[in-house]
Amino acid sequence: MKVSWRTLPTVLLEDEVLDKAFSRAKKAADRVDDNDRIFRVRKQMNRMVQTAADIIATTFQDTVNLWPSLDQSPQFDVSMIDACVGCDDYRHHLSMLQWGGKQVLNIAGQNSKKIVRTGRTELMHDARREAYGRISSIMRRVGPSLMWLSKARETLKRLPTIDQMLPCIVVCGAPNVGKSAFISALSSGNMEVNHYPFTTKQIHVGHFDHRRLQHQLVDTPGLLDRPIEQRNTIELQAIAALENIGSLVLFLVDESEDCGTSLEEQEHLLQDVQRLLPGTDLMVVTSKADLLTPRPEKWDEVAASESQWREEGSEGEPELPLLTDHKGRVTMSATEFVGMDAMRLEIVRRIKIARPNDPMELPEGWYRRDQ
Ligand SMILES: Nc1nc2c(ncn2[C@@H]2O[C@H](COP(=O)(O)OP(=O)(O)OP(=O)(O)O)[C@@H](O)[C@H]2O)c(=O)[nH]1
Ligand SMILES: [Mg+2]
Repeated sequence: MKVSWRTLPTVLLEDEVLDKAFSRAKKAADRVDDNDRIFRVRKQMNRMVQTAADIIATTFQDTVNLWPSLDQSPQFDVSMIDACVGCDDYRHHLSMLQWGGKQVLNIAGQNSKKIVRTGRTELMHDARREAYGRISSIMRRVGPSLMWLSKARETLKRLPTIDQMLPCIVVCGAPNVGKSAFISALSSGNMEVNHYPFTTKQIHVGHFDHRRLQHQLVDTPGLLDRPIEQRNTIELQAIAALENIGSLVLFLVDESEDCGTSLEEQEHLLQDVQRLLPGTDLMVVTSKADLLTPRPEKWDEVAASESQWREEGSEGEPELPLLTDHKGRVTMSATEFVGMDAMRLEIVRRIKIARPNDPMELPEGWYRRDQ
């Protein structure tokens, strides 16, 4: 159930739709073969009108069918669409295409009758010309909607793809605290790079598997790194959407202040995030453990048990000791890769508590042979 807006085909604009329709119509007319001049012209004019209208109506209907219907979309998608392009506009412009398709077919029907009913070829040509004129003026009214949809597609396809059936860990914190490095270190395979349209920064989406259940990790650059007062409604909506998908929110704090944001400001931001995402389990994590002075007490112990677990093949769910800082917060180093395995297991445990009856989870001790 991947978000289907990532794969939406290009939306043709007004002129492109007209060009396509009229050139196909001309080709269809060129193929007409009849020795009787009147019959030939009648067939040609009729085909031009019908083909042009059909092409336009089908193009529009295909677009309407392919774009996700808001009534059937998951809440996260609806919130994201609303935040990025607006649900009302989304509905309006798609319904304009539906309207346009219907109008164009009506025009073809009416003018095709005129063509069939007359025996005079110049009247047939007139009826064809009139149909083209009326079709073009419908297209002028639909043009702005095509333009809107084309822009909306560009915006929506840059959003991260998140599978709502799978657990999702939202990673936030002030700029430069190490969010991307953390996601990268925890992910198996490559991170995807996406954007939220209202930020210029990249969003990283990573994944790791635990007992064949894929866990997604998503960045929130620019969304949560400013105080609430400075945010606009659009960003707030996007944040609300995150609350819908987050099984767990990790808030990274850079104790070293190496990131350029003071500890005090980071703690303020943490309070904002807690207020913004009240229904979501939040785990505060100290990043860059290697920069802490003194180093976390259990550094060597954690590093040793993690590397032993990896040597044994990273099987099962051992209780690896968690690395903690002097405040008792969980910590890790993404660059030294210490505390990461323990952290991953802790994340899995926290998510299990949040999703007790997970339909995707296999029962304990049960293995699938088909994978
Ligand atoms: N020493 C140390 N440096 C780290 C660690 N994690 C990240 N860094 C460094 O911190 C800087 C920022 O890391 P990023 O992962 O880009 O931080 P971010 O939070 O994604 O930053 P934005 O996306 O810009 O908000 C980089 O120079 C990293 O190399 C860590 O565990 N230890
Ligand atoms: Mg980043």
